[in-house]
Amino acid sequence: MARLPIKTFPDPGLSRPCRQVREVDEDLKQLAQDMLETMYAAPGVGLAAPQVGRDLRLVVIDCVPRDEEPQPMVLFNPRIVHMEGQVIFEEGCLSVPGFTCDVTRAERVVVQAMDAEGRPFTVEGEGLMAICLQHELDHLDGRLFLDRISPLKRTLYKKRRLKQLKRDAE
Ligand code: K1U
Ligand code: ZN
Repeated sequence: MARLPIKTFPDPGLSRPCRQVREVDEDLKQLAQDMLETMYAAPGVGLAAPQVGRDLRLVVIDCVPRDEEPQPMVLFNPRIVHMEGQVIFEEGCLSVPGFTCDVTRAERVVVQAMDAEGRPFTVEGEGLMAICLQHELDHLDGRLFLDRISPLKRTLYKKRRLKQLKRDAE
């Protein structure tokens, strides 16, 4: 297993839609395991392939509290087939350092995907799991939670981030 570097805003790969996985081969199984290691180390509750520089519809998730038995989940080609209700949650993102903001999402979702071995399965999410699934699936469409907040807050963050990157480069 290996920890992978996490891409951060404004990396262009975070803004592009990802391509479907054709076949879950050994390389992709290894990538999923590396992403899980990277997510646990970050630490985070989810991670999407574009965050590690891969243009693929693959996400990993584990929303179980860290003092409980881990429940890693791998989703290839995930798609939301049902959503209901509405909830507001203060989100962050490993690719958007130093910023959190309230985001409105569906309260419950049903997602179909292929698991770590390429077998189809369905997962129903509510609470943090529902939010995490939507946040990660957004990554696969080239969308960050910044795209779901007010234009004013988004602009303020982008300005601050670009200033910080410029300072770091000096
Ligand atoms: O995609 C990512 O950058 C990971 C991100 C996913 C996320 C899930 C739910 C809400 C917001 C963002 C994170 O893992 S954020 C950090 C985190 O560990 C966490 C977030 C919410 C509750 C508990 C932990
Ligand atoms: Zn994210």
